[in-house]
Amino acid sequence: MEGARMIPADEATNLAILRELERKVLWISSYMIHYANHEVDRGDGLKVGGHQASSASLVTLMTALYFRVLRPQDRVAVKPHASPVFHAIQYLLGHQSLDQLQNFRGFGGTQSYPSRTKDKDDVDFSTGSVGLGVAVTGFASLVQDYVHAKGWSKEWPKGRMISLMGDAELDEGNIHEALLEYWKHGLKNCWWVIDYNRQSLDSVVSDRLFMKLAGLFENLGWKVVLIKYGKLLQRAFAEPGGQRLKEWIDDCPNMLYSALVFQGGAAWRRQLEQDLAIHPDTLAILRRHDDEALAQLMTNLGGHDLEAIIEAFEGAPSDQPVCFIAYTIKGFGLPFQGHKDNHAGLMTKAQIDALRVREGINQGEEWDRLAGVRVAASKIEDYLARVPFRQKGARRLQGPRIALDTFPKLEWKGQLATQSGFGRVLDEIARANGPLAERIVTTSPDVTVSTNLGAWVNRRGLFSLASQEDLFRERGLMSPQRWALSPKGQHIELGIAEMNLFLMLAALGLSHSLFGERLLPVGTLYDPFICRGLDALNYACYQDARFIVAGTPSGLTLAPEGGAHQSISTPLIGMAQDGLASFEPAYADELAVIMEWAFDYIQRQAAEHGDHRWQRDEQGGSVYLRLSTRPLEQPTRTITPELRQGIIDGGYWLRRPDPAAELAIVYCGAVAPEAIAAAGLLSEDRRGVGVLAVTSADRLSAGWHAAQRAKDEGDRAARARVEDLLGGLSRDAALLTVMDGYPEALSWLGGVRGHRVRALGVEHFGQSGSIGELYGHYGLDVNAILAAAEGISGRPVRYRVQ
Ligand SMILES: Cc1ncc(C[n+]2csc(CCOP(=O)(O)OP(=O)(O)O)c2C)c(N)n1
Ligand SMILES: [Mg+2]
Repeated sequence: MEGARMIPADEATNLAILRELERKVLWISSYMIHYANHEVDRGDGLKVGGHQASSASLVTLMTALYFRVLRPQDRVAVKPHASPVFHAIQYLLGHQSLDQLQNFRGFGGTQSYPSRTKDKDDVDFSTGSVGLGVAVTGFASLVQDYVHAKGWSKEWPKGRMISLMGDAELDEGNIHEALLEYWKHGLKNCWWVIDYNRQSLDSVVSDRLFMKLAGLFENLGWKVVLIKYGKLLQRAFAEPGGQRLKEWIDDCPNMLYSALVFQGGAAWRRQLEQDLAIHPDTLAILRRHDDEALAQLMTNLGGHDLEAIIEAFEGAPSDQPVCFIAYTIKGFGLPFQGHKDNHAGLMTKAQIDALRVREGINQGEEWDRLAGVRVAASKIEDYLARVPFRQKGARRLQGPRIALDTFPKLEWKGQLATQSGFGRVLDEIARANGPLAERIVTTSPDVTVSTNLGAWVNRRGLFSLASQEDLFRERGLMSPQRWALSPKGQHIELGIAEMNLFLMLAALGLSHSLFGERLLPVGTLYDPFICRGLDALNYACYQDARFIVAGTPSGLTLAPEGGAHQSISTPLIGMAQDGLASFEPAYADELAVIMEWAFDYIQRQAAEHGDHRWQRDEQGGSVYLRLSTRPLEQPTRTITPELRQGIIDGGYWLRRPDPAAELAIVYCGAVAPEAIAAAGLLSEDRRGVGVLAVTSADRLSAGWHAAQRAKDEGDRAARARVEDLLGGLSRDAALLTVMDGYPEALSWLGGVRGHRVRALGVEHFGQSGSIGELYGHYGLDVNAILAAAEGISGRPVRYRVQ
């Protein structure tokens, strides 16, 4: 009988202390929610909410983890609504301030969901969008394997990447995509602890789901550990008639169980006496408990029993990923425990007062870390000082910056597409073989070759923990791809799942912070499929992960490959996504400038760079390159420092307008030839038509917003690059913008100095054809530009293309 295990004396003391800490965590997390809702007047009459029931579900599991099981190198993603539990634990460990707790969900206070970037204590992974915080842990574990396979991270041992997840998170498809990917890469150091409260936001989830879940995980190489019954129940099951009780619980529908949990002892007794009337032994067990003890027994699920939890965690294998299915009760220990509508339930003043009295806390002592404990506070403080998790202090690591002096100097001639230029830059970096090449990791969801990463992979190899030669090569079979797999490899090949790409980029892009080793991640995908992974991209940016992503091919230029794949909205996504600087160059020399800058930008930290007006330039971020497979004749030119700056700031005059010009053509990306040809034809009967090359609508607009803000703040001299650029054009002139994407990505330029605008771009999609045919059809060819010029200037143009 498990319950009879002898507990050594010091272990008994430890457990007693942990029980007190568990009580404190429940109280502090509950009170911080209550305080934020009842004691703070935020002036808008709104309750800030706080999900007490969802939070309470994880109190015991998190107490066991943080105060006992975790080591400093372990990294945890805490489910969104358990944020108060996490911060309460940090408070007890002395890593969180009272002020922050009291300002829960307030401006500048502890965040609704744990946040790496906004919370002030030690959050490892942000969570919020359910499923993403879970899946990133597995990718982080793979990144940890990568870093160690290279012989790096000597000072920081391998840890477990842990997700404390809600059971409803398993409904998110991205979890299942990730599970398949992990299996391919031999995931090991990963724990998923499912808070199996059988409740989601709206209701109670279907019965017996755990059996399906267990099968799913086992099938994919995970060890499944059920933490189903607590020690009280285990002991009761071992008594005569106990097996009946176990059967009753196992067969009890979730809905009924939840209702009884909510109703309490008397209701349990009525139900059990009725259902087990013909089993006197079992009834005898029940009768040995008063109502309160009966409720305690019947709700003694594994996820609320410290001993059962510690046993499960400490007995878990270390050579495979582990999924713990921990049975819990949503709202355990609180008045609305088990109620199906409790998700957003808040306690009333009377209820929180009753809880305070129950926990032995006097009025005025609500925030005292150890008020109401039943073990000497000095013993608890002593225990807290020895908690393994806190032994290394701050766990936010740093990776030294990687020098870029080996970035290749390239010459570009003839016809070339930006996608080919991208492949060539990486190939040359690989060939140069310096520190830059060493730290780049590439990854792609099954489009490695078709996004031009092939040459890079040939030189640097595919990453795998186990080595495997390229069989085609061994047998002398011709193939341009040499795909040997080894721990030395630097390309991580993914299956087709764009969510996984962005989660992998998120994990790679946090390597410096999680493992103390900087990586320079570069991911590629077809541009339209950014939308497939968009929430994961947003999540990666929110965590401040650092990476470069190339979306290619893009827009109409993938022409015959299929109308369904034409990306229209991605330029706007690139502009609107916080933490992501986006570029769409037309020429390879521009792309090379941008890539060199990008490898620096993704390594920046706040306050390193001087330009205080453009906040993002100081603190850095990630970079998105929207590329194309359309070959363009490359200009022969020298990149002067001024041109370089223009390319990086977002635009430059390819042809300066005459001061009296009545028109300028503004283009972005692969439509450069049409814009230039139209400007040439227009010049026959219009004076000095200018051509403005936009390499980044995002950076131009961000710079403009930043300059306006600086002006608002009193810096009258603040001026954005785009103001300077358009300052060379008469106010009466018109702007004709053109891009292979949604037209509004450029039409805003009219707002900068009040120029009239006609914006050409793509508003509809879906037709296959040649680039010429599609540009004609959608109104981006030379004649369409000329017609638009005629319309906006109100007089005919002399030449058209026949
Ligand atoms: C992608 C996404 N969709 C919807 C939500 C809103 N939401 C927050 S929590 C939740 C259900 C949570 O259930 P579960 O994971 O079981 O957590 P519990 O509160 O039961 O512990 C939902 C739908 C969200 N945060 N993210
Ligand atoms: Mg749930």
